[in-house]
Amino acid sequence: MSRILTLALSKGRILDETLPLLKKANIQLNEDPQSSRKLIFETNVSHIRVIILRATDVPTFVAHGGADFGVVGKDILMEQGAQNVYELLDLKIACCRLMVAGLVNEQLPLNRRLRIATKYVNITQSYYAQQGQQVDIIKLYGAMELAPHVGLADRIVDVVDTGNTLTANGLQPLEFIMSISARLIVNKAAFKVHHTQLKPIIDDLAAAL
Ligand code: PRT
Ligand code: MG
Repeated sequence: MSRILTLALSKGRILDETLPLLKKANIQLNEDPQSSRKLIFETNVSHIRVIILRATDVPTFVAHGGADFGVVGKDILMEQGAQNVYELLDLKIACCRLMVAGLVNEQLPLNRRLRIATKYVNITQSYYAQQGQQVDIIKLYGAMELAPHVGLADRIVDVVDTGNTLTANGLQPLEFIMSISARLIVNKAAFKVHHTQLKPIIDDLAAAL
């Protein structure tokens, strides 16, 4: 069965680092997505199109067949526990580390549980459970670095690349949780039904790494 395959990407690091990989696999967008407000792009390959989503929405689109395949950070996959998708390739791009960080001169509370601010609630929960430590988790959607400064949390859990953001905000990395990189995910049904179309694209991407 032949049809147009939809690849889901997100703006920012994933897009910046996936476009060169696609190019090596001879897939090029017909317009520059960085400078366009469009969310759907055709490519030089007539049966492949690209859609641009919020990073956290990529697994949802792929799981429900709104996209056949997509590129997403392992942090997001772990946090969401992505069902209905196969994780086929470690693309080794958008690499970073998930870390616990705290104020450079932190003073931890003695009479209550640690408060941890993060957008990775599930990963943080299981990390501290594994350590046998009970903590209170505060869900944030951004600017985690502020939380320790205003007494909202004692520590944060976030992804760190160069560490410049932590340093610029008077924080330091304290504990390493896991290494993160972007993964190619594929809708399980599409992988079966459109295997003959998907297989060469996946092979070309694997060869481009
Ligand atoms: O915009 P939105 O809130 O949707 O997401 P985002 O801006 O946090 O992430 P985005 O879309 O730029 O990145 C998507 C994916 O890139 C993430 O899911 C990670 O898998 C991966 N990635 C790799 C990163 C980083 N490196 C990274 N450094 N995602 C975010 N950051 C942020 C981090 O949250 C912190 O604010 O960059 C800052 C830290 O960078 P350093 O270099 O100062 O340490
Ligand atoms: Mg972003």
